[in-house]
Amino acid sequence: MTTRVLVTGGAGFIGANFVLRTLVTRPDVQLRVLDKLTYAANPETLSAVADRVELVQGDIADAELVDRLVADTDLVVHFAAESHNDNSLADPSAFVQTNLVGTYTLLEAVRRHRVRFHHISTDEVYGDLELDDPARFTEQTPYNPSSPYSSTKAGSDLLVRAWVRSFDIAATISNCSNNYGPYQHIEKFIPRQITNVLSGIRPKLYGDGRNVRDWIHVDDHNDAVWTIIDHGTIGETYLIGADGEVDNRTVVETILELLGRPADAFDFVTDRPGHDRRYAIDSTRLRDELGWRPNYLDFRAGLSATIDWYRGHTDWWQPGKAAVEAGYAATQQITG
Ligand code: NAD
Ligand code: TDX
Repeated sequence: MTTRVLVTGGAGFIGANFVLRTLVTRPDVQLRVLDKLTYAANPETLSAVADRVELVQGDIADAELVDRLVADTDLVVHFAAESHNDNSLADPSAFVQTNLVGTYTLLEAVRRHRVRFHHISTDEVYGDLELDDPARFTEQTPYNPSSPYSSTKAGSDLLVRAWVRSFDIAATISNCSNNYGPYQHIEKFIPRQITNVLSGIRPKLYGDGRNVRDWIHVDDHNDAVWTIIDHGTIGETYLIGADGEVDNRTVVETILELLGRPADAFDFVTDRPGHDRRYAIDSTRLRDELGWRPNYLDFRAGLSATIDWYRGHTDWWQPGKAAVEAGYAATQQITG
């Protein structure tokens, strides 16, 4: 039987990878994307599959549209969000509207039509860890978000939990660490630095460059999402991570080396206000209870493949490059 899946945010980085991968791995699934096509979306990403995926341009906070689409689906996979911390510090309003009001709007439709819901969230809801702390985040870690972005994601998670408990909706939640891979917007750290080097611009490291992120390939994230949809317990939260802790300076040095540049050909710039020091995920629950395992175990090899992708897809990213760098230059000074 065909499963009708509504993918919110399916023209963005992780959502589009989810759509493209699902078309290959799940021939029984019929996909429809609801996406506002904000600056973060690139409709080009889905152009090659336009005959197989319906793209509805619209806002997840549009109650009438959302009700109509949810009434006609079996499962909602909710990726849509304002997703960039730096933007949330410059102007939080769209983050409150989309991440909180948008998620609320979806939950009300799911409640009315009794549709299965999977909510995509982030490890940033747990705040940060010290560099030398042996602890990692687990499903029991208390919420302690730092930025307007992460606090609105935390709020959206809590809305989902409340709708499960109060209204008995069939929902699961996943909180994943930092994703990398093809089709990621060039405002984000890894694609920004790759496309900087490819454009003859020196990579830019915030603060002292020692902040740690726990990298996971986007395909491993999306495989975990399907594992949770298929086998997860309703009402539960699962952390997704691939033991990929690397500090930012090492990431930049590796990109420079893979592109044949000197490892010190980067600049330090003004730090991000409230910059989280370290994220680290303990994904034992997902592995032990649901049997998920990551396939990308070699970060350097995954990064190298990602560099190749950006090198081979200049048409996809080059038109927006100058504007992204001009935006950063307006707020960030070189410090070293
Ligand atoms: P992205 O910014 O690349 O894509 C977001 C998509 O949502 C875009 O296509 C955008 O047009 C769409 N969108 C934004 N507002 C909308 C609205 N009001 N209505 C409909 N569509 C709207 O983000 P991403 O990196 O792909 O992240 C996807 C999800 O995964 C987010 O919920 C994010 O919090 C979560 N997440 C991301 C990461 C990461 O490393 N990128 C890690 C963990 C969790
Ligand atoms: O130019 C840069 N230089 C730099 O040093 C940029 C853009 C970032 N950084 C640093 C800040 C972070 O320590 O790199 C790290 C990663 O930055 P981002 O790509 O902005 O990601 P982060 O803030 O960690 O959040 C990401 O992972 C969790 C996603 O954007 C979120 O949507 C997700 O929830």
